[in-house]
Amino acid sequence: MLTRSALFLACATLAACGQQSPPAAPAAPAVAPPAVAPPAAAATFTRKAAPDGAMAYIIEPVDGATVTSPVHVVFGLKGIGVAPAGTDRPDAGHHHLLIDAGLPADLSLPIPSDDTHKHFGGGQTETALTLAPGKHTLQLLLGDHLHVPFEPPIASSVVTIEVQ
Ligand SMILES: [Cu+2]
Repeated sequence: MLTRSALFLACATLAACGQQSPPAAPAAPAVAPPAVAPPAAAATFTRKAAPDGAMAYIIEPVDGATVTSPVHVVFGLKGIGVAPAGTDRPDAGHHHLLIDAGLPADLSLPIPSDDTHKHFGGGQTETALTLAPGKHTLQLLLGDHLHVPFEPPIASSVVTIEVQ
């Protein structure tokens, strides 16, 4: 009943009630926050400082290359070392490959793990990537032992490839 009356109240104040999308009204305490938002106090991460001059780069394939799948991708790193995920070593991290994805919007959080954000938590420095034919972008982003990007982020240039 509370939800119902809250909704009614929201409807009374919002002209957009005829629309399907639920009102994103901040003034609706009865509605639980969206599941995607992490609880505020769940965890906070301290981004490690990137060592001076540290950089990530994609050795292979080169930007503009036409390749066949599986695509051999070789990761390059300068000024910082590689350590497996979970191993908290100073000045070391592990690679993440962003496939057809930009840098995460919030770099204070662990890098997502999905089809477009691949973790190389074993400390790998290369991979064979199965990609559909067409244009794709690749970018490396180094994360610390908790998969959190460094400050400033150690990310490679974006490499655009054409998969035949
Ligand atoms: Cu990771």
